[in-house]
Amino acid sequence: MGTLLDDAFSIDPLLSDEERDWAAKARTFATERILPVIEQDFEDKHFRREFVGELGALGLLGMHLKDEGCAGAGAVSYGLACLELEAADSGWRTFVSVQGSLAMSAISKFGSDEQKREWLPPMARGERIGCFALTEPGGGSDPAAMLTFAHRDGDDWVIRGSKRWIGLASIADVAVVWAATDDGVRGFLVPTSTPGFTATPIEGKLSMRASIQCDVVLDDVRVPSDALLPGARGLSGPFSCLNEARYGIVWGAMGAARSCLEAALGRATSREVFGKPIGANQLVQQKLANMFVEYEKGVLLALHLGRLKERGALTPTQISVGKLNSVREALAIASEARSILGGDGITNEFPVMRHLANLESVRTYEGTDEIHTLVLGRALTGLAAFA
Ligand code: TGC
Repeated sequence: MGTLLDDAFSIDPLLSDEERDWAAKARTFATERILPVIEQDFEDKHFRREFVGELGALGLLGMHLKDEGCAGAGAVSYGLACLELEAADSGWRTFVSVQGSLAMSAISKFGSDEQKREWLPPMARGERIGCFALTEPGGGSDPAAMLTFAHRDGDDWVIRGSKRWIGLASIADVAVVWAATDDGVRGFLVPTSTPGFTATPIEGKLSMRASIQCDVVLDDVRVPSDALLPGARGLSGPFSCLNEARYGIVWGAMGAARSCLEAALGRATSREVFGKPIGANQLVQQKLANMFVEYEKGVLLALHLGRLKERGALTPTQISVGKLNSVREALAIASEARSILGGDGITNEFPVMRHLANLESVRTYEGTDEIHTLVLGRALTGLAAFA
C-alpha cells in the first residue's frame, strides 16, 4: 500500500505479494492518469473513454472473475484496486464496478458458454463496455415493482419499459436488461445498437460528474431467444450481482476517505492560525483522531469481509454492514476534512468537496443507507420493514 495512513494498523503484512501488486497497479493508474485530469473532467462533466482500454490492459476489468480473458484475482485484490481507484475519484471506481461487478459478473454467473465467449474477453480488455439496467424511473429500492416487461413473440423476446440511473449506458455496447416476464424476472443481453434501445445521459448532476449515468428507453426492443441469460431466474439474479458491486464499495469508499484524511492532515500541519499549526489545536486533533479511527476500522472491516468472500462465506447481511458503514463514515470523514480545510475546502484546490459530492451518489446507489439499515433490522428482528 504505501502511506503512513495505510500502515498504521499493519495491514500491509496481512496482504500477499499478489494483492500488493494489484493495489500498486491501481494506485499508479489513479495517481498518474486520473489525478492529473480529474478536477477538470469533473468540472467539464467529461468521461475519459480512452482510459477504458488502459484499465483493460492492466487487467482491472472483471479482474475477480474466473472466466476466459479475466484475471481471476482474489476478492481482497479486487477490493484494494477499488480503494485505490476511488481515492482518485468515485466515478472511476464506479466504472470498474459497473463493467466488472455488474455487467461482466451477470454474464459470468448466468450466461451461456457462447455468451461468455462473445462478451467477456473483449469486455475484460476494455474493447467493449457493458451496463446493467435494473433501476426504473419510479424508484430504485424496490426492483420487485419493476414495470419493464419482456414477452415472447415467436422465437424472439420483445422488451418494453424504461430504466434510470444506468451507468455507462450511452457508451455501452451491451446492456444487461432485467425485465419481468410471465416466468418471473429474467435477464437479457441487449446490444445497444438494437432498434428501440435509447440511452440519454442525465444532465444537471452535481455528483459523479466525470462519469455517465443515463435514462434508458426500451421501445419494443426485439432480441432473439439466445439473448436470454439462461442461468438467472427471479430477483436473486440481479441481487447477486449487486452483492459484488456493494462489496467493491465497502473498499472503495475508504479510498475516498483516505484521500480526504490526507488532505486534512496536510493542512493541519502546514496551516498556521493564532501563531501555531491548526493541527496543534485540540479540536482539530479530535477531528483527525475520529477520522483516523473510522478509516482504520473501515479498512479492517473491508479486509475481513474480503477474506470471508475468498472463503465463499460472505453473506448479503455482512455486505450490508460493510456498505452502510464504509459510505456513512467516508461521508463523515469528508465532511470533517472540509471543515479543517476552512473556506479553501469548498474549492477544487482540494479533492474533498468532489469526494463529498460523489459519496452522496455512492450512499444512494447499490442500496441506499436506509435499505441497508432495514436489511440489518430484518436480520436482527426477523421482521421486514420494507413493505
Ligand atoms: P425479495 O423481493 O423478497 O427477494 C427476491 C429474491 O432475491 C433474493 N435476495 C438476494 N439474493 C442475493 N443477494 C441479495 N443481497 C439478495 N437480496 C434478496 C431473495 O432471497 C429472493 O430470492 P428468491 O429465490 O426467494 O426469489 O426481496 P427482499 O425482501 O429479500 O429484498 C428487499 C430489499 C429492499 C432488501 C431489496 O429489494 C433491495 O436490496 N433493494 C435495493 C435494490 C438496489 O440496491 N437498487 C439499486 C441498484 S443500482 C442500479 O440499478 C444501477 S446499477 C449501477 C450503475 O449503473 O451505475
